[in-house]
Amino acid sequence: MVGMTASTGRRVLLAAPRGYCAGVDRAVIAVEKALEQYGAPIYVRHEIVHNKYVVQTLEKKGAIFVEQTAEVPEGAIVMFSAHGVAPVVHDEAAQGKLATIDATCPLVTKVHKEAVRFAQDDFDILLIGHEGHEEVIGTSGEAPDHITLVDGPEDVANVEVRDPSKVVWLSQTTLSVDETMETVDALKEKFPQLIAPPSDDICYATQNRQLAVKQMGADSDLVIVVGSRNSSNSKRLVEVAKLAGASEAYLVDFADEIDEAWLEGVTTVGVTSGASVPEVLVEQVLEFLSTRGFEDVEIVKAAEESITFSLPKELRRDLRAEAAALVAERTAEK
Ligand code: 10E
Ligand code: SF4
Repeated sequence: MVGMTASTGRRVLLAAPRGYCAGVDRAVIAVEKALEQYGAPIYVRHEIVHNKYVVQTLEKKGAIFVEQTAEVPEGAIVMFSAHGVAPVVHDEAAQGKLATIDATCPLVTKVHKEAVRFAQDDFDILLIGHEGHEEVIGTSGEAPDHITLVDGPEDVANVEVRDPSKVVWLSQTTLSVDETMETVDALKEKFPQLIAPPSDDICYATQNRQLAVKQMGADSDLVIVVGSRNSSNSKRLVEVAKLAGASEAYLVDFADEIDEAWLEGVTTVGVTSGASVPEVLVEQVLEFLSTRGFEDVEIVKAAEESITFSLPKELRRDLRAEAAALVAERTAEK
């Protein structure tokens, strides 16, 4: 009809907060700074954060990602990823005469310290987390004799403790808040004297991103979460979106992974991203959607974030000189 434009009603709900948390920002900048200050290569034990694009970008700048400390040559500089490492990994690096930078998020370190303290007090520690995840391996390594992993509510039936009057639960930082509470409730039923961590182990960033996706998911036909397959916090956002009422929710690393068929019959698309995801990848998704009629973008804001962390203190030292001295020490010992 002349003079009237048909409105498609298509819109995007964009979650806030989304994307980088303070621990990821610090870790990624730490690799960039290390490359600038000391020159390539900088070895990084495990992906600095679980994001394909971040890893590929840092590789191009001279970072070399390895899974084991033994893969790092003598005299090199190695950085530990934001997910944290067990004390045995620090020992391996010392034995290998490697100069190290620890990019473990301070909020992961906080959980490590809680584990050490409760183990010193001879508690049985029930660590709620996903088996095999790097952070869980690191935290468990602080007190292997005192920690039992509890991988979700269905795992509670298998849990045994030495003394039910001396049990505490701790958790991985990136879990689903609601599922963790289910696990805790089931644990409390089994061990009524179970005590809680001194402060939240699921970090502020995980909680806020889930809160936002919950609000957004309820009003979305489809939710697109930008994040990598191995990113625990990103995968949780997909689950939370579905539980909140989104008919479909998918995880994509890049905009070109979006299947056109997902958009059929869809009016409202929710968009968010995991804590390890750079904003440029979200912008590409918004661009993809905009060219398909989803131009109208509304922000769904669930929380304000202002937390930042200072860079690892090792970056203030001359680590190339320290690495050379360590090699000289080893040669003299031979
Ligand atoms: O798999 P995760 O969600 O633990 O890691 P990520 O690298 O995707 O996001 C950052 C979260 C960290 C480092 C764990 N606290
Ligand atoms: Fe730290 Fe939380 Fe980010 Fe993990 S998700 S790096 S604990 S701020």
